[in-house]
Amino acid sequence: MNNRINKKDSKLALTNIIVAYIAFLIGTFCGLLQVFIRNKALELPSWLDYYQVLTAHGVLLALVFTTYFIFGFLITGMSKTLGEFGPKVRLFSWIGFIVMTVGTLLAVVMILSGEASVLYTFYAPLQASGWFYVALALFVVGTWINGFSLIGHYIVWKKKHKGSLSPLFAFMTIATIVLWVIASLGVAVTVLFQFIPWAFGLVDTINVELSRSLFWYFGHPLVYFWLLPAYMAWYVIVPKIIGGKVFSDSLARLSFILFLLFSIPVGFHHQLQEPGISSFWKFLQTVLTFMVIIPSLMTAFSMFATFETTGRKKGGTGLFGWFFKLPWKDVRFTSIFIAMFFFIPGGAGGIINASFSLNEIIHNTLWVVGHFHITVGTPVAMTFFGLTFWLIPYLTERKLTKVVQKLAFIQIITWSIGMLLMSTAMHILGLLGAPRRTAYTDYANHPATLEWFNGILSNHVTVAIGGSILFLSAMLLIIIVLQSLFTSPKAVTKEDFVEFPIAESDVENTPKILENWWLWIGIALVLIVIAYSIPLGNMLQHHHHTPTGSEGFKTW
Ligand code: HAS
Ligand code: CU
Repeated sequence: MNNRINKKDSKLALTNIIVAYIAFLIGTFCGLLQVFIRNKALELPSWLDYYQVLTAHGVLLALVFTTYFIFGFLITGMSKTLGEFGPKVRLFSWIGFIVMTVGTLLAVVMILSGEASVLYTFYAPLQASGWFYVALALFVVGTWINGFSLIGHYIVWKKKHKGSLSPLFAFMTIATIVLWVIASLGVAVTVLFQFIPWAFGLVDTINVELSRSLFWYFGHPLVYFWLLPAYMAWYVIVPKIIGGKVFSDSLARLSFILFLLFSIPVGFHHQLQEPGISSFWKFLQTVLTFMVIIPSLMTAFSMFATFETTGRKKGGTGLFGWFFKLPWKDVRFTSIFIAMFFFIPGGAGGIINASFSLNEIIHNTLWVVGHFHITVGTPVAMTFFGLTFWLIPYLTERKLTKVVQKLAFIQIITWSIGMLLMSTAMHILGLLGAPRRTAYTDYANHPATLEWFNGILSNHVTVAIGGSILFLSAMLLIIIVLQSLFTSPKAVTKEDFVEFPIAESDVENTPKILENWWLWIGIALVLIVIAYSIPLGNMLQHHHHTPTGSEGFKTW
């Protein structure tokens, strides 16, 4: 079948996806434990601690599941659109995979042994074992090797096709990797130069404010590292599934370039409540945050345009007739549509968070936890589920059976219901003052607050019910994954084979300048320097005048 990718590339991609789902299995189980602990329905055994479970949940789902899945998806798509990997590229990808996996295993061991209950943001002065930070460093270096191998593959293609623009999928892959590499430099610096010396006792104290700022320099673009591969599916794959074309190749590329420019110099919107950063710099980064909303609005526009034009082409009439012409019975589409739908409130919540004064109300409350469950937890995660349904059969050359399709529908619907209950309750509880990152609070025992926390949706029981439905849905997904990996019948006839859907894109009309990487990387760096050099410089200097910093704390 010429629709297939090279078998060795398949194996590489599949291995990444399998690790992703192992992390998903353990991570979602930790999530289940959490909602019950918060609800006080569950007491953990003495060797297990709430913060330990929360760290495992965050690290395994937000970092490990996403990153491995993303690489599995990008590897497949790059092999599909640019042709099979050369031996060097493939070797590098495997090395990257191994380095990432050594880091992951070491991190998991440190978390499980109770040496690293510092949550996925690992804020100083909470101090984990030094090996936890070594694990993080290995993980990041692994992603670099993996990322550079994809860039290498792209360069080889470019040399063979001098003067022509790369296919949209490849372009977007490179934008995503470049974004990731620039962003993760921040976390690499804080881990190598601050956390590791401090956790191993080479220095006594750590500059807390600097470490958090370097973390968020990385932490915000991190969310776009999750989002962009989902957007790739929205821009490139969904139009093909519904029988349409990419709305505009240049718009799609421009939106990715805008992400590259504006997603990094905005980390302070996670630190609006922190002292030590003057309001001018917070304000500047808030303005830049509003700039990075634009490419998402462009994406929303582009999706609506694709849906409407395709629906009309299929005979939909009137204002909304096109809507009913969309292939609702195709789970590859419906899953991703629901994912998009969740991003409307998810994105709106983000705009609220980024609004300087509103941030004061929601910061450090459960609202934020609600926010990220309807951004990374549904728009991104459910897009990945929607890809998984056909991507694994594509790679294993098995059928996408009717049974799996039915299960998939139940899976996405239960995920939606669970997430709707849980995240709505989290948002409301947050507005009422329920804190995040804490196992329990006595607020609820205070007569004045007792009533607030007993509403139908403002209730920790609702969170727990939502969480339980989510867990069941996650187990269903694991069953789907296992079937597609091992038990679904092998594809034999031409119709059995699952396709990798890639939509046609009007690349002829795209200005060449959009693929001028050095230009965009240059502008991105200038923006970073403007937004960060003075405030980070201040943090270094002030630290110098009061050379105490903070010693480490192990609060668990
Ligand atoms: Fe966020 C906190 C601001 C997007 C994830 N965010 C977090 C945290 C996470 C996270 C994990 O400014 C917590 C970190 C922690 O542990 O402390 N966020 C934003 C803004 C956006 C945003 C402005 N966040 C995301 C995405 C995430 C994510 C994406 C993961 C993937 N976020 C914040 C701020 C905080 C924050 C503050 C700090 C809060 C605090 O104080 O701690 C924007 O990028 C959002 C733009 C998006 C839109 C939506 C466009 C809609 C689309 C869908 C179209 C739908 C269609 C279907 C076509 C404007 C594209 C239509 C169908 C129909 C039938 C209608
Ligand atoms: Cu952010």
